[in-house]
Amino acid sequence: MTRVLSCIQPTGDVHLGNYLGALRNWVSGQHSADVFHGIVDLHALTVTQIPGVIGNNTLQLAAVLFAVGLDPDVATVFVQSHIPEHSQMGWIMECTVSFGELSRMTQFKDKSAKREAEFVSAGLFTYPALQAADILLYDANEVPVGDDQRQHIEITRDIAMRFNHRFGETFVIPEAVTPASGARVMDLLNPTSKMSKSGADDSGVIYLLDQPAIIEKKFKRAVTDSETEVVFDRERKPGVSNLLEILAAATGTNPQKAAETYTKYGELKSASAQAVIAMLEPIQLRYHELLSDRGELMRMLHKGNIRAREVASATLSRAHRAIGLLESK
Ligand code: ATP
Ligand code: LTN
Repeated sequence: MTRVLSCIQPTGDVHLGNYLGALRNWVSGQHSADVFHGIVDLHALTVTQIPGVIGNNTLQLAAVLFAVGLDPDVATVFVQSHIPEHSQMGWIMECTVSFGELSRMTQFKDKSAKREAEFVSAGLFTYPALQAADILLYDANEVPVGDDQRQHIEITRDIAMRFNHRFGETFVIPEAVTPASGARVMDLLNPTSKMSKSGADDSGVIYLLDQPAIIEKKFKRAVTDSETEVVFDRERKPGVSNLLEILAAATGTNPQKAAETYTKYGELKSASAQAVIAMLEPIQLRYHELLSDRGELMRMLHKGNIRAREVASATLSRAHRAIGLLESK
């Protein structure tokens, strides 16, 4: 069975783009492959952390993952820092990748430039090595990621091939896959940039846990354009097209079809808001239920951690043996 792995960082609140572009596909994919999903809290340490915040974010993100429909009896949902093999394998990856290769990573160049006078950790630089460890530890065949992560999957493949060449066949070579049905959700106020939790202004971002009244307000303020025609055309009408894409994704149709139903922007905005509210309602209910029973939530995570650790520790031992490190017993 194909092994699929994808991870998400516990930074910021989960938004509609994360859900429609990634999480929803994780849920629909859980029965057709052996899926592993990590909450990568160690990755989040690459940018400065406020003491005590990350653990809470991790628990809340776990509640979101189960609330959207990942089933702990089917999918392996784990917390990266609970599996020590990630850090251990991360070091081996750092010693298999070169300084030059890491220097060419666009995410590092962008993120370090954005931080300007702020602290730029060495972890931000070696981030792709830890990501390679995440992937290779689980013998993942496929890694569903957005375009921004393709370079990190490429470098993971290079690391795996170099290691296998040096020390003998050890790692499965993974492939990046783009989910076929993944919607690309744009910021409601700035429809030419993607909805993102790290932008300066989040009033065009719909969060998964937003109350209905807030969602209505955000959609009402959504940027459209000066014409009045409802058509799907991303180039000419990015705002209207984004609303159509969201509405279509929330109601299980396609944006062109959705465009035929509406003639006025106002109607389209309120239909999109209502569709999103209806889609999120059961998720929000389940989320609050899950968070109200911390013990049960921890048990659900523990199940994933145990299965993840089994696989990860076997792969780490294999890598140690391949290198020829002295065994401890
Ligand atoms: P940041 O704003 O810090 O870059 P993000 O909101 O883009 O964060 P990530 O944690 O980088 O979120 O991504 C989690 C997953 O959500 C990834 O698979 C990514 O491709 C997907 N994703 C993020 N934003 C969108 C979006 N606007 N539309 C569709 N998919 C998205
Ligand atoms: N770098 C990714 C998160 C991430 C990841 C992974 C994704 C860390 N480890 C392993 C896929 C597989 C991001 O910023 N979205």
